[in-house]
Amino acid sequence: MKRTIHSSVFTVNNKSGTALVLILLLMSILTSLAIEFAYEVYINTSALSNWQNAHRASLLSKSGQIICSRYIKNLRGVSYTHIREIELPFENISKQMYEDSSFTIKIIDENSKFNINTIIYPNGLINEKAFFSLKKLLEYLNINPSLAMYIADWIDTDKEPRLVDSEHDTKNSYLWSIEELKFINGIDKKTFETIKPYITVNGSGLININTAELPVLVSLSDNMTEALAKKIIDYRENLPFEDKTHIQRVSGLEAIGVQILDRITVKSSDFRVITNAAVNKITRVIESVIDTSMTIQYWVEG
Ligand SMILES: [Ca+2]
Repeated sequence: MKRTIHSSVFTVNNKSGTALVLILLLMSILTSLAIEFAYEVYINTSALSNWQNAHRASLLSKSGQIICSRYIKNLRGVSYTHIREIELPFENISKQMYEDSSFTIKIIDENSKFNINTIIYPNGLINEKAFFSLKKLLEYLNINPSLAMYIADWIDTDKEPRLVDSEHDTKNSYLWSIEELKFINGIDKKTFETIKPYITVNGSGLININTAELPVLVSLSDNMTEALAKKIIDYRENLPFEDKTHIQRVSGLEAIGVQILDRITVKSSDFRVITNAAVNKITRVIESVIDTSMTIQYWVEG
């Protein structure tokens, strides 16, 4: 009996202890739940905010692309184009909507560049004139011109190497993006960055003499010197070329002008569009190539 009472007391005490432990445990669980809940609310709010900012930035970037595509479509009706690059920065576009935002549109004329795909004809044969131009462009940029052999083997469908290792793991078809050049033997980051502003894989391959930069103009012909190419730039700064035959009006280019008529144009058809939108430090960049028929040739979002 004594033992029972003792046991009972013990049981009561034990029950009290158990209850206390339970309360403590419950409090502990509730506290940790409260902390976890508060943390989740914080995380969810933060994630939601980031998602909203990312979504807004993405929409802004896409809207910029749509606006640019309409601008490019309108260029179809003009008789010549003469602006190589347009950059429009906008700061804090709408303070009511976004605390901190910026938006930049950049349009670059792809016809101002050398189309690297044109060195190989669709039938697989080499286009000697274009191939020569690529070699001259590389040489002018202080890059080993033999790199043109690697590029030709990378594109052409046959497996016959121009140099010992120039057909190693080649694509054997046209480049879809200039970024693919990085996979070609001998094209390191520095070489790629050097040639990048002057090459494209889009457009007809015709070079717009109103917008092409000096290295591209020099590469147009064996007889084109740096001095003559500079004369083209001087001429167009005063008066854009309204017709490609007007290149013969540039002093010293009367004969060379005729030789390159099949390689040049005064009207561009393909444009690279880079839209960069930032909303509260979340950035979305879209890079595309759009032609004057509003066809998207290339599109990368990041
Ligand atoms: Ca090949």
